[in-house]
Amino acid sequence: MSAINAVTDLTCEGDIAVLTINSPPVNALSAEVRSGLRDGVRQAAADPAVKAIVVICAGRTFIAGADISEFGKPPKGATLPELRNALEGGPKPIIAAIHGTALGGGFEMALMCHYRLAVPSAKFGFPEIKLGLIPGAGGTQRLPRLSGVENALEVVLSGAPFGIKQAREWGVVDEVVEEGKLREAALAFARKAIDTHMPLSKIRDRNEKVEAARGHPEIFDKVRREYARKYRGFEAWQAALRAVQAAVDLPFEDGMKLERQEFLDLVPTAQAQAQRYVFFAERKVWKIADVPEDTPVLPIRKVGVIGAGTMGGGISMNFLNVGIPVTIVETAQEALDRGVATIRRNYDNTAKKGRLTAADVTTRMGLLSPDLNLDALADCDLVIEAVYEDMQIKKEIFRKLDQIAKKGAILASNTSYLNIDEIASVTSRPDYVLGMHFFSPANVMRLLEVVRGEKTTRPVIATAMRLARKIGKVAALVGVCHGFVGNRMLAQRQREAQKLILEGAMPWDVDRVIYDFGLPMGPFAMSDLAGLDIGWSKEASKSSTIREILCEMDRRGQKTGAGYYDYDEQRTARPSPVVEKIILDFAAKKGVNRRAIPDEEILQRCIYPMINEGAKILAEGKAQRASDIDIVWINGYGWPVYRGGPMFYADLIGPDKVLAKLKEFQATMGEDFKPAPLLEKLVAEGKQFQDL
Ligand code: 3H9
Repeated sequence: MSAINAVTDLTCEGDIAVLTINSPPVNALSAEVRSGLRDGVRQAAADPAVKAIVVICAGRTFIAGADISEFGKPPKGATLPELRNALEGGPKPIIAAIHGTALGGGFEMALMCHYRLAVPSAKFGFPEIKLGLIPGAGGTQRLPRLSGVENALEVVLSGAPFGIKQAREWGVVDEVVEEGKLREAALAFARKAIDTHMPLSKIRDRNEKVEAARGHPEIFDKVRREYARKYRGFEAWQAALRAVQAAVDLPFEDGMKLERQEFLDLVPTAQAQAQRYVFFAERKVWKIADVPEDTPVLPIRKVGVIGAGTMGGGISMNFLNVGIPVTIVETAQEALDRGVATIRRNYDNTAKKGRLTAADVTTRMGLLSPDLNLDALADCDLVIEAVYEDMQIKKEIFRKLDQIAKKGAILASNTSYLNIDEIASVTSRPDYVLGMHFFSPANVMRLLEVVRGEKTTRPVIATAMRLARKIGKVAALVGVCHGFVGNRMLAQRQREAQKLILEGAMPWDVDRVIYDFGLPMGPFAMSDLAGLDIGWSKEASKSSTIREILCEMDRRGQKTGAGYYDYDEQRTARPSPVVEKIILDFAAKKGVNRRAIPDEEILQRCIYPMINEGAKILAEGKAQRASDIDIVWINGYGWPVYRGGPMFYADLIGPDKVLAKLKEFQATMGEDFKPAPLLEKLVAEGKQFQDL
């Protein structure tokens, strides 16, 4: 065996050379891997004793794509054209032996080889679109030549991996081989290639499928329509369409050039930078400085949920979905029945869409035990309280629960705002109490804020994080403060939104600016969806805010057919003349001289105070890192991934610019805009939030 470099080995089995890549964790196509591949293949090609070459990977996967951390840095190592010349242009059959995930540049590299073998569990795909990119090493030119244009469009635009069935159908793999026998099978295939003089098969020469799509622009029009909504605000998907279209319209080499140019143009864009940042942020968020990976976790075999309302029901579904039994407790039979019926209806609806079988629905419902008595929670390993936001009620429940729950059971509150330490203080086990803050609808939204109390022990935190992963959530560890990370920052935006409609904007102006920025809806549409009467009571209402006036008029949001907007039967929102008049009258009564507010100011007023609050959260240690805050906003509030989250956005425009604007607002509008000391410090040191 000879080492080509630190990550590549070349061995010979008779007249077959085996080039093995070993670059954990995922054999990313780094400079070193590219160079190892180029040099190893060249060496084998030059050796007269070698008649065929197998490329295979050690560890858990075939090459899972380009090394994302190298993007945006000066190029090093073998270039892609060199790699292509060595592989596709090689003088001897080259066979890629695939296990795990052949993704992005890894899949492209396999497509440059003359033949491909894979085990049944192998996955293939182009996830580049999720990084704000398109394949840059021929993926958009070669895949359509195998799969046909429509299938290739789906793979490239969705970014979703496909499995062996399609790989075989499309001719992406030439042979499927037994799991665990990849190397032997590849050697046998190479033997056959040598003995039967198999040709140096090049995908680039197979033109039938791309020619078949020529003169059929409707193929592209259909996809364009389908993705325009899904990718609202994103840039890369249009480039992906153009690249696949080039495979149809242009000769292979010209298509390659076009793809390459589109790829290179995308790499430095703000969107691609943001999406790369998010890729790593999503992985960092699980890491907790003082809770190492090997912290013991407690087994969670059974979960209790207190409250069968929208939240409690949604929370329960997460566990039922993964086979964990749930006991759900309510105080009144009617509420309990309603909660259970809602869960069933949700599952039935999913089944109607074909995403669950009737048997799945039965299994999941079979795991649910409704009860009217807290005593039923005695054997649960974790109990999540999801009742009304009232400290006294929560304390009362935790006091009782502490008596009922078995020793070692974790007690969690789903509170969105309240102090977890105060809740924990009424129990004999504050070390086993924490917050698990789900976002509505809890069975859909990916975010979970895991709230660490002052006394919460490490295994309890580790258990909550592990469980979050199991139920498919993205969990961010946060500290105790009013509203934690997400809602604490949201409060800043909501306050400014209310001020803006008093000063001169209309709710739909503010919403449009926020929607155009990329969020799924603006603050007023969101209030209408959630209900304006959350935390409002008829008795205490004194027409002292626009919201109070609307609630008093029974305009409580979508559920009453009217809120900040008017709604029709289909719940389509229309700007409301009634609300417009209410706002104008209210402003007049308050003596406000309304003015036209530019969109730019609306955006800055809504977002800069959030960034400022994020800085305070970081300084107080309520979030571990700026990127965790961004993960909260992307997964809990629909912040557009292509803008990387509020803290990344601040880095992108420049913390100095944010600071200057805050100071300007502070001078004219007061202390709501007082810059956070951490922001001042960052600017003084010329740093970014990412540097913290
Ligand atoms: C591309 O290929 C462009 C080309 O078209 C053009 C040029 C050739 N780079 O996800 P995990 C790290 S674009 C660098 O937790 P899993 C990851 O950060 C690329 N690092 O494991 C983590 O590090 P840590 C297209 C990478 O088992 C560790 O590996 N390819 C890369 O849940 C484990 O990752 C992709 O977008 C990378 N490419 O999932 C594929 N990949 O331990 C991206 C992973 O320090 N990767 N890391 O936190 C994935 O989708 C998943 O990692 C994979 C494994 C499915 C492979």
